[in-house]
Amino acid sequence: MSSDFDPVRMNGSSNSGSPGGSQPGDGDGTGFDLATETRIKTKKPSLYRVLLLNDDYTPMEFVVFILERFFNRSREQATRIMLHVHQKGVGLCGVYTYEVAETKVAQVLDLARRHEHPLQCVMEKED
Ligand code: TYC
Repeated sequence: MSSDFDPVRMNGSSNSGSPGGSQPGDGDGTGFDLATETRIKTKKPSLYRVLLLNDDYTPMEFVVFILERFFNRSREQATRIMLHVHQKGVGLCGVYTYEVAETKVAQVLDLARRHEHPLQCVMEKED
């Protein structure tokens, strides 16, 4: 499996009819590599789960608000996730790229701190 975009192999066939046959790296079918050819390599970004942790003090309504505000959840989804965290100890808010996850964790912790709630939010890399 490769999702690399490889313009070197983009001329459609392994034999373009060029003199001497097509060579690996024969991007323009002339039989010669161009010094200007660029291999464009893309990689899927790693993803990170953002998790909320239960505690005994943060009001349920505050947690629901956090989920609506920062994780774009409906009132119903937010309530379900909050109750899951309340009952199981931990629950998934969403899955994001590194910097988005990092920002969401910081937003949650900042708002919780400003309201003097001990709510904890962490991120962990997906396998
Ligand atoms: N356990 C809290 C209470 O009973 C509610 C709560 C839910 C707190 C989820 C944190 O991530 C949390 N008020």
